[in-house]
Amino acid sequence: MSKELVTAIKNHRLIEVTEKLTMAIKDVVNECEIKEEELLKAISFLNEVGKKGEFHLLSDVLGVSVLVDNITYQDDADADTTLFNVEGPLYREEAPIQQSPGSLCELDEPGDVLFMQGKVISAATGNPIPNALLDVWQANAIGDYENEDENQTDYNLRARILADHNGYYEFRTVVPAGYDIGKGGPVGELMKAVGRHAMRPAHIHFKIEGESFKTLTTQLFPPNVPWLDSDAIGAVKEPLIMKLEKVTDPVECKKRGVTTPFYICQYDFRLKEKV
Ligand code: MBD
Ligand code: FE
Repeated sequence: MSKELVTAIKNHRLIEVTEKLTMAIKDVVNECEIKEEELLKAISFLNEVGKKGEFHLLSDVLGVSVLVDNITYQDDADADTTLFNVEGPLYREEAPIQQSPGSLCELDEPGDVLFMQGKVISAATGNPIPNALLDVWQANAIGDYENEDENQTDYNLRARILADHNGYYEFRTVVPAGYDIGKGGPVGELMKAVGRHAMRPAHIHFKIEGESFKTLTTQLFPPNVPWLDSDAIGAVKEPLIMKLEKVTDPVECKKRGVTTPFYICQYDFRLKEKV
């Protein structure tokens, strides 16, 4: 076999995708009759995106991240499993491990207190998944993630919660706010220039592992919050919208050790067994 043929076989996927991408780009250039000045602007934009490390964000706002996530994980999803969702660029490994009931933050964290509780179960049988591990991360009550905010401590609002032997988990946190993915960078500038906002609705990220189950990465959304119908990255899926119960009864507050009304969200996660 010739050297060229070996390369073509080995890289057939890369070759196919490169060819298709080339055709798609040329189609746009032809259709829009792109001029040299515009191409140079596009090139500086992409250089800027690279310099600021925003290619992940660009993929997000183009809707490519959600599409690729759907293609990648569609076979893991059926009617019984909890819907998956994109991990996003703000995950950090090695969050502190806590036995349930845990807390993503200190007791004086600003915001509306939220208790999340439920079970991690097998989608097929409904049986609990003992000692499932829920890796959870979120923005604070004004929409900032800890690693992008000098006012928060390391790993604030991030934890790995270890469910009990009945697959039951519980943790305390605060209701997050929406997140601005723009923040003055080139992707945010592009959004502004084309008349789109760069906001994500409030959400809580989960990555859930159980022995002999496929890892489920997803996000839950508080109900009735801004941008729920216009997520800048198009990631909202209706079954992932939480139901929040507001608790004002002073006796209940005392039981939970809080001095203000709080919210409870009951959510069971249904995972797919590995084959
Ligand atoms: C986020 O917080 C996020 O979750 C995703 C998917 C993309 C950008 C910012
Ligand atoms: Fe996020």
